[in-house]
Amino acid sequence: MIPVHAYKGRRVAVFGLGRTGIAAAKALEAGGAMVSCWDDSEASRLRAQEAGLTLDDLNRRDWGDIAALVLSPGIPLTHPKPHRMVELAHAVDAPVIGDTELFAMALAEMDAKRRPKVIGITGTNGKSTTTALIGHILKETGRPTVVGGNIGDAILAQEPPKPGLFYVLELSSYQIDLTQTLSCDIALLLNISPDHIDRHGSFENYFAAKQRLFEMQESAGKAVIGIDDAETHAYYSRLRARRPDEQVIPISAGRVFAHGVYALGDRVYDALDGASHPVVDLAHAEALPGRHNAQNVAAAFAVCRLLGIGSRAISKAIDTFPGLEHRQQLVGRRNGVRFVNDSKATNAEAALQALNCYHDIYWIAGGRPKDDGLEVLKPVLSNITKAYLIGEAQTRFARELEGEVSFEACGDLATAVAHATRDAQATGREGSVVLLSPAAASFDQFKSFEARGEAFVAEVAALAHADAEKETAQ
Ligand code: UMA
Repeated sequence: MIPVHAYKGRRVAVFGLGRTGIAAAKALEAGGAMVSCWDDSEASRLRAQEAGLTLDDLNRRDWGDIAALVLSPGIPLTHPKPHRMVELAHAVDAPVIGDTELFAMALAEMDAKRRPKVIGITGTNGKSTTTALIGHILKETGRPTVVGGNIGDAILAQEPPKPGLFYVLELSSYQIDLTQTLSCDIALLLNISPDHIDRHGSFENYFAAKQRLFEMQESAGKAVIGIDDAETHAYYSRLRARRPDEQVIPISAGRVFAHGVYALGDRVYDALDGASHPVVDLAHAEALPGRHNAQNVAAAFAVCRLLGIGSRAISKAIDTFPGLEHRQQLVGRRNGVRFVNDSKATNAEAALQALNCYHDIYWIAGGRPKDDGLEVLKPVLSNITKAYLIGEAQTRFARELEGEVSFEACGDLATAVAHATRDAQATGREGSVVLLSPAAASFDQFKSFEARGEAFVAEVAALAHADAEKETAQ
């Protein structure tokens, strides 16, 4: 845990008692603050109590002694309208902050020279993968590293700052909205497209939140910007006009330039020092298929080069990246067939990305269907050799795939894995993929998409185990 001493002896309201709120309350208490915790949901309040926190109904108490409101990122700050707690805080002029701001305060307690390096990653797509990839490269090259923010455990629940440590933070626009003083040594903007408009009110507000990550940087901070969208390209040009050239690094998948890092075809090129040379062979980075990942790799490479890591070491670490759990995660290999867990793809749009990345796919799909149907998958259906349908979506998906792709109704995941494996191996073709990318929610048969992915991994592990037993018996 990271203790926060900034409110020592004062009272802080913590509203929202999910992952963020519980960690924030504990970090504040450890730093000597008095904490008033509340949540709209009774279940969350009970969980917080079980975690050792004391509740204080913020709807009923007097706010006169509240020094700040720590709000969880999922709670409306401005749109569609501010949560009542935000209005109560404004009424007593208490700042409304998030856990990332508390983290920034904890860093500020340290002598500047001893502070860990902070890498902040934002953008609309690819944030989690790029964050995990940068974390992986740092760890593989022997640097003590904490990965957090919007990914995994709340940042304040993690290892406290010490000299030499690296924090790699995925930052959502919600979190940045609640942060005022985080100065990243390197800030990365991958891309931007309309998202979370309900929470920000407009695309401009959403993009402005992302830009604040760069506005908060101190003068030595470096910026890495994906320039493949018109808006981020324009922002890159604006930053270039304001900062020295070597502090604003462009990255791209598809564009070639003289200064920066770009991906072209199967290669990532380092053009940071003027001359451009190939540094990463994407064909070796098995857990990072597709053009969207080429941008993520270029970005991770640029960040790690700016941290002073050698090209070859970065490239080697990229090859061994296992991928994010449940997102095109390579979980096994058997007689030339790869097994990929993409359980996070709970709608057709998400499944499209994975289906676009492989050929000769034995596709396991289904679960609780969403309204959007499979229409968007039309252009990639030719990559599918056969579909194995499960769960409530089985009949509907069968109707949609009729005449387009061969399929069978399997009912449950175990049957689907067994049949898909049998068929993929029967051909003896190298390079086929058994892909779980359900294009549907998991709740008909599983607690969560994570549980569904874990069940898939367990089925694949059982196949490997059966192979090993057979070998021993022979
Ligand atoms: N709550 C209220 N009143 C409300 C709304 C919520 O009391 O009007 C309470 C809920 O009852 C619940 C708590 O607030 O107890 C939930 O807070 P939260 O939604 O901020 O969730 P956390 O568990 O704190 O998780 C948050 C991030 N969630 C969101 O931003 C929505 C997690 O990102 C993040 O991993 C976690 O902090 C740790 O830092 C998830 C996410 O979906 C992955 N992020 C969005 C995304 O990636 O698109 C931004």
